[in-house]
Amino acid sequence: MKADGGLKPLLQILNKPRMTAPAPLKIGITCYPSVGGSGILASELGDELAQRGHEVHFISYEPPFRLPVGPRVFFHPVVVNSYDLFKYPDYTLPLSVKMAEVSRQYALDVLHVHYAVPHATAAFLACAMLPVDRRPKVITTLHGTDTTLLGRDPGYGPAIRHALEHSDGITTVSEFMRGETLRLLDVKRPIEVIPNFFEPHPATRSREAMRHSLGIADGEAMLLHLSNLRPLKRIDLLLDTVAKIQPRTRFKLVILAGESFVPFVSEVQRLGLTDRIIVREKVSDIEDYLQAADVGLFTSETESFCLSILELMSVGCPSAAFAVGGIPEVVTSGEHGLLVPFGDTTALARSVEALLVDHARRGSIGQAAKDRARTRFSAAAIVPRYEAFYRQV
Ligand code: GMT
Repeated sequence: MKADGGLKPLLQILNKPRMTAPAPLKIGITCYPSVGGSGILASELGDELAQRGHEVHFISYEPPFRLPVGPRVFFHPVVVNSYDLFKYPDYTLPLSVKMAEVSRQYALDVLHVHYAVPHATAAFLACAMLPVDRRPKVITTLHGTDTTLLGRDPGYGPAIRHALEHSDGITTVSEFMRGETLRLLDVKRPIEVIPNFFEPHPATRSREAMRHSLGIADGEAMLLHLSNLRPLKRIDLLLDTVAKIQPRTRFKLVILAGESFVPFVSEVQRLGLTDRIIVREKVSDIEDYLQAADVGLFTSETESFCLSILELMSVGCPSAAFAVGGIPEVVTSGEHGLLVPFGDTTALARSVEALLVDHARRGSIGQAAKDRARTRFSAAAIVPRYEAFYRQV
């Protein structure tokens, strides 16, 4: 063998331009910190981004409900003072000042705001306060009611449209939401659909211990509903459905309530459901409940995505729900859960009964749901799409 025959390929390799990993980004995240899908998604995204080497700065009035702990994660509180001269305290201006301050101090590359009102407007103002060369790119993620409810409101719609037109990038969580945003807000910008993701943390208690602590008897099934109980969650229809599930002795419904359940107690009593419903408010260790559940039950009149259904899918628990909004993008009825037309509480009750009676079907739908959660809606599938979008913007 000639001496240079072996060296040539080596020299070619050495002379090749090196493929360097892109530098980590400095990302500001603003979200609602209270219990709610957008806040949970934003917190989990921040956590995943920090684990991938990026620096993440949360900017909000409180630490997010599930604020990640670990290196490269920072929290910057927005202080809102109340002055007698104002009837309504203002959050948008102090938020924008804090966004500008953090952007300047940490040289943020991206300000990623979750839920347009007022976060996207505050980001627009923050950028206006900064020199052109110090402005981060603003990415707005629309989560639901910022379009479907507030987008229709003449007091908000034009401000939301303005903030979206001035964002450097817009994402939303389902095709349904993209369609609604184009229809209601007439935004002339591309909207990228990046679905929600969920990574279950390990449960801290066993399924048996959880069910025992909740008072679920042997042979009883556990239905689970998680939501903030806002009007569009249609808790009236949830209770109506539960009242129709037969036999009553076969199950209990656990409600993980993001807000007080007190307004619904009289209806629970009127329907004679007091011994069938167990309520826990503002729970943070949701995985303990997810893995203890047999069937999820949801009755929203609209959902851009319904993160709660995905949370249950991720542990192999199928849900029954109305086929509204973006839910059919998450669940194919009959494959990963059961969906019925909106408002048909009788059909919904029959769907729950079908899942309770047929253990084999429940198991196979649950497994298909889990597989879909892992392949389509896991952090590994979704977070790189956000990273790519940041870099593209
Ligand atoms: O109303 C809620 O459920 C809260 C809202 C939010 O901003 O947290 O949830 C929206 O965002 C979630 C995360 O993307 C979605 O899973 C929910 O479907 C969506 N809610 C509605 O569209 C009503």
